[in-house]
Amino acid sequence: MRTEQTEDKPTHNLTRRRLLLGAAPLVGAGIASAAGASVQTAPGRAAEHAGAGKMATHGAGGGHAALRGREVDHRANNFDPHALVRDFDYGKTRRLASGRVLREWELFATEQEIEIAPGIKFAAWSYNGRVPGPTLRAREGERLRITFRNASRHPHTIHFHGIHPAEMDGVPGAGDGQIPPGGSTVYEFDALPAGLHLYHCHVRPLAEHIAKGLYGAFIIDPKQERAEADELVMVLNGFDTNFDRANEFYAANTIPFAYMDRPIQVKRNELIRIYLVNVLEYDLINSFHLHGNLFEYYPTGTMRAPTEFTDVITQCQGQRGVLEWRFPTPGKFMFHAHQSEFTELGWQGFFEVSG
Ligand SMILES: [Cu+2]
Repeated sequence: MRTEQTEDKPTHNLTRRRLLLGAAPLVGAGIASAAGASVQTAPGRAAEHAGAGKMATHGAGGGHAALRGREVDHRANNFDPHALVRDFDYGKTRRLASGRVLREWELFATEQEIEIAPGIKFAAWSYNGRVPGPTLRAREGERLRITFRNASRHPHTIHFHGIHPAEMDGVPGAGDGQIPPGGSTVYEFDALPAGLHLYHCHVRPLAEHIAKGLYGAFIIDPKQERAEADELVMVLNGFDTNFDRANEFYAANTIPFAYMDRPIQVKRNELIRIYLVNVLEYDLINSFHLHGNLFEYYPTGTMRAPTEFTDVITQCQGQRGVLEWRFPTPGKFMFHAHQSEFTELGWQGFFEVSG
């Protein structure tokens, strides 16, 4: 009687701070889904719907601890962070009469419900059916052509970071501007400069269009190749599941705790290179912290000399950089945001070093 108020509690009272305090039932209080059709507000119904009846809904110790050890349906999502972390999309190439390489991709925007944590659905907008979108990878100086089709019910664009003509900038008011539902356009420009960039939708309200999932990493390899390495991509993101413009979930590559439950496998003494991009919306900064080791950091990946040798780097939204290091000893080493709130709400993982 005295505590059973959950039925009538407005969902916007379920903030991430209450989650962190362990004061709020996780699944039962209405954050179970951001999809209008399946928003759950009653604890019993939510648990039933999500198949989460057996789950401890009170995050013991705060955060989403109760979600640990359970996996989302990666097949239904159409992407798996364990595959995505080493998945680079080189598109299709052909040589132009000039001898130059033309590299082409086809991207489409769509709407899809993704399971971001066991039983917790989010009505995402995505490029090519995944969040983050494909990691586009080209070489410095090539000609790039991206055909974009909008297969969703809202106008979208692709805005690339890098050097390109104004009409290829993918913003309303320049070039083809925003692409209406069913519409398409072609973005074409040179792959410049070498470095780690990103792309995202640039239609207003901008925060929503990005936070829904329309973003991805964009790598331009330098003409003079980087050293051979075990290469990984991590797009740091979060999800506002109750529309209060604050995130309830944080991750590297969308699924909270994915690399805690199944660590990223790496080899002792092998050079590891992470392409790290922060697209987190609603929070001013994000960070990456490595345990038991330090890494060299190349901001934006544009210079060949590292600017730091550290174990924590901080990125504002849109910032990105390349990390390099080797593990001299085997074992399990954590990596996570050094904002503890983000860590507890999902942005943490393990490297498992073998050999
Ligand atoms: Cu958009």
